[in-house]
Amino acid sequence: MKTYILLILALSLSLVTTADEKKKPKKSKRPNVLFISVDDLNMHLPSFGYNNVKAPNIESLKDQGVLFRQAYCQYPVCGPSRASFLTSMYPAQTKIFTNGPHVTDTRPDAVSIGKLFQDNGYWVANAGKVYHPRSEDFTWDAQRTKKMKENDLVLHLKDEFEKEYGAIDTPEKKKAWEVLKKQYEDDDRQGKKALPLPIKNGVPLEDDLNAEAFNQWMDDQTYGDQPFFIAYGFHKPHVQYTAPQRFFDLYPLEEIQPEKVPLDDWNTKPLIANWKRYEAFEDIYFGLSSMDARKRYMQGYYACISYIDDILGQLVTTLKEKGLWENTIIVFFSDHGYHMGNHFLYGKVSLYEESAKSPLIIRVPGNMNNGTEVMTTVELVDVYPTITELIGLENPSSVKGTSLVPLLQDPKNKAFQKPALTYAKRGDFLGKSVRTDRYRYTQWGDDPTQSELYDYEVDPKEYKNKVNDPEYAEVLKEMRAIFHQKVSETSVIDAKMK
Ligand SMILES: [Ca+2]
Repeated sequence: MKTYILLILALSLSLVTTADEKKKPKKSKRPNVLFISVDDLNMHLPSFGYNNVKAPNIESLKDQGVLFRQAYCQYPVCGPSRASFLTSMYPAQTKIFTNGPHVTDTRPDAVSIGKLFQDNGYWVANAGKVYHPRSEDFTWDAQRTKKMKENDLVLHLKDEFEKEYGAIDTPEKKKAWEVLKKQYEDDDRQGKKALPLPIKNGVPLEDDLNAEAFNQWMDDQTYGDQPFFIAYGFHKPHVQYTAPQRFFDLYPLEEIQPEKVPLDDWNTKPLIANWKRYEAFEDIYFGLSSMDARKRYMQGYYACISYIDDILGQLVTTLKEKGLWENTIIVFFSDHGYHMGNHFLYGKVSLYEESAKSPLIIRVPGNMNNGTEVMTTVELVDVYPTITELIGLENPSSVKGTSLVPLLQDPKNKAFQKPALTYAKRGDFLGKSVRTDRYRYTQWGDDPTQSELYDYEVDPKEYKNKVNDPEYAEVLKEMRAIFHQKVSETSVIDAKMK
């Protein structure tokens, strides 16, 4: 591994000092980077014990890379999480805690990972949502983010309409359909009723069109003689739970077995930790979820996981067919996790494991540790400096994460100790949570009575808040100290502002 990084470093340095790099043979190019972020993918994957979920390509990538079992986002919502991992700054440093602001406005001095690669001679392209829309601090060399003309819901309803009334082939039917369609066109179902939507096989969705763009770039070698950095964003399994019917067929409802949440789950938890996104789900009530409804949502969510897994397989196949597999670093992770009934919660924005955790895989060609796992806690802010170290690029001063290269070189490296910090807001209350390898301490606002302590060794599902348990008094003291230190360290804005 070390040799490989040194080799990469040596190659990149040799490129810097070579006058005419176009004459260099392709194999000596700096490695390409395929930077894949998934939207709202939780740990419901075979690697994390969900063996009923069919994700063979994610599993295969894990077998060919290093899996980080305890990787945490810094804020379990798209905008703040992306602003954070794309600049390697904590939310207190990006100053972004909601979906609205752009990091280019709040921190114009920050250098996003795409810009850094472009500035260093990479061809940078984007397919799908990775950056918060219009928050780039540079212009992509190629990009595909265009929305489909008809959204997923419209496609589904058109299918249903045709089933009911036959093909839309008369002026009457056309008019009726146009009236209905208008009601749904601009409705992306965010914050409304999330509905599982099987789309008939063969209708291309956003994720298919992004894969097409990727394949086209590879076919045409649009990147030319430059190494490429491609920010590739999967839209699913974000709501709506839309996927081709064949992926729904993988999950017959009668085979889905939602985990039962203990009735007393919330007896020891502060209610401020609750997040009422479940209200957007039909037949789901806090503590009283209908099993049928849970199965339907799980079916839709899992169908979406299998759908993007299938596309991931296509991307890998393309890289292999084009002879790029051995010279492409792949990073695969989700912007945050997602509740699927755990703690009676649905969606994100909680400081529990299902929401704060991301499956992170880093595959460096030739790493002798590929196929192994890292158990210690890491953060998504660490991804940026990991990639730059692998390539041999200097980090801008705004980068606050820590390179994971020591863990790629030695997955059991005991010297790497870094608690993970995740934020989530409840109105004016800012919740902050620190996760160490064994414990989590969460505090809502400044009131220590609104706090939580979990011991994952004895309570992996975090059902018992130990904050008032005398047996945990010492642990609580230690965790509070770690908490205050981490929060204070990561609030320092030390990069020079323009
Ligand atoms: Ca998201």
